[in-house]
Amino acid sequence: MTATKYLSVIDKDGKVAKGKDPNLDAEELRRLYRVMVTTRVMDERALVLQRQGRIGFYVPATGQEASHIGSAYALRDSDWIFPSYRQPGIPLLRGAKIDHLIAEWYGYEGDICKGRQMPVHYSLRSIHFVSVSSPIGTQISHAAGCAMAMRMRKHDGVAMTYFGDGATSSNDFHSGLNFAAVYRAPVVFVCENNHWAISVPVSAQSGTEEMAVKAEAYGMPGVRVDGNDVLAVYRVCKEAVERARRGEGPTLVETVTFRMGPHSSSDDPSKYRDAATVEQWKRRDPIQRFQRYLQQRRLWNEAFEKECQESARATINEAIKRVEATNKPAPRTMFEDVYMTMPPHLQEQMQDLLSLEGPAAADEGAFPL
Ligand SMILES: Cc1ncc(C[n+]2csc(CCOP(=O)(O)OP(=O)(O)O)c2C)c(N)n1
Ligand SMILES: [Mg+2]
Repeated sequence: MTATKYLSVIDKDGKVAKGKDPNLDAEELRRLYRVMVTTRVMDERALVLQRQGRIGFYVPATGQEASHIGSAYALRDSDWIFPSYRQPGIPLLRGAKIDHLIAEWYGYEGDICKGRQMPVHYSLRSIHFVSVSSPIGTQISHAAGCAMAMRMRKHDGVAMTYFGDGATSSNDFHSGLNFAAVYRAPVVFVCENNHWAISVPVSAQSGTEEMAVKAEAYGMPGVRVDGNDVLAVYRVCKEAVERARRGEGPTLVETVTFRMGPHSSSDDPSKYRDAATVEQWKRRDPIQRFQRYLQQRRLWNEAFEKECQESARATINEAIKRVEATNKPAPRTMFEDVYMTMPPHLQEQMQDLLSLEGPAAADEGAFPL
């Protein structure tokens, strides 16, 4: 665990550092808490569904809720998000339809991408949430490009992109930050330093202990913040977003956090990291920390907690039921959407497939084996 300094607002007892509270009102604070809890519950439910064989794969963000929800809260809804796979709370924060998210895990017909993406790789244009990049780092240069375009068009939007400590080794990290700084593009780079890139520790990934210091070489501010403190993340990102919107260029924000669970449903972290470190970080759980703050402000009690937990579970469980009652996309949809008019060779392939399966199978929407 790193010993270097970063901004915190809420201490371990829920008390706020003097003059640091961003002064969000009661309704906003409770909403943030509710989204964080719902994100946690969604991750728990999804991992169970994966173990039951009901979905194929999942990527949890447990322990990193403050980092992505606090930062995204600093944006306007019209600003653009270029996510990695580890910000599942942002669609909830921006009011995405829960059925769209869950249909995406299953790849069922309610999935906007019709099962063509990996689970948790949402693509939610209506909430300005750009399709999740699975290749590490590519979203960084996409965000820089989007921000450059907004600046050229004199649009006052901001792009925010998310990536991990491991992604700082990618070519896109260099080209994205370099272009953004040179063109003073309105973009905020959020590096979620959770200390691991699957089984590779950050010490084997980066020559610097801190990610934020890399900003200096590109000519932009680099800020290090306690990533398990939702108010600190919000405060730092709000400043970075305002700076970008004023035309003063990009900022690199490093949120120092920890992935409390596995990298994905395919990973067993006990193989490469020690249980004592995980326990240490569990004591810094971002949800519990925020809960203590709310309690100090008399905005949290057991009844509120019960209601938050129960409504999150009910929302998710009811959506799972609805989605499971739907079908997989029909096989013919594999051939659609690429061309406005389907070319003859695809029509032929589609006919071949449909004749193998028979018209009944096509109507039911079953996948070929
Ligand atoms: C270009 C590329 N190389 C390798 C992978 C395999 N891979 C998936 S996630 C991951 C680790 C990424 O770590 P980090 O950037 O720290 O993000 P985190 O998963 O910790 O949020 C790797 C190497 C990939 N998806 N893309
Ligand atoms: Mg990482």
